[in-house]
Amino acid sequence: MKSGTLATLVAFASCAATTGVAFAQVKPETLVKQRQSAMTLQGKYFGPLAAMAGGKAPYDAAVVARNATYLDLLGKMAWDGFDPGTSGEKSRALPEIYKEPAKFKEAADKFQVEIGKLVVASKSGNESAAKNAIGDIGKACSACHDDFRSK
Ligand code: ASC
Repeated sequence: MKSGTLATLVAFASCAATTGVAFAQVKPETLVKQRQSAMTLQGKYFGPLAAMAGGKAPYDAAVVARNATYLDLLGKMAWDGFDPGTSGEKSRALPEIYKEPAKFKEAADKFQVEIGKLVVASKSGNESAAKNAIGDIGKACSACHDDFRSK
């Protein structure tokens, strides 16, 4: 083995050890923190788009296109954090997530589909389609929060 390869493996192993990846079960409190972090970033990158779609901020096509690509990835990150093993942790996640997993998945999938529409609209520079997609993403956020997040 070349020393560069070994160094890479050692670096990867120590990184994985601190994040819990692949080597052991991720702790429930870590999963909660991770899924909340994904949601926090979704809020960060969705907020300005909601303001534009609602006419509260000027439309900025470059920001919409960038944030759409961020949301496309962020929107996939939270879900594996909703493990039944986290149900004893303090969070606003409702037990319905684990009682109605198909319904929860449907809500998550809906969110991803709406983000996909925004990605397409923003790439083609279609402002009105992008604004509609932003509105639909917001509705998908709210619908899931209504059913699966405590007030
Ligand atoms: C956000 C955020 C939400 C959603 C929701 C959309 O930026 O943090 O929970 O958008 O308000 O209706």
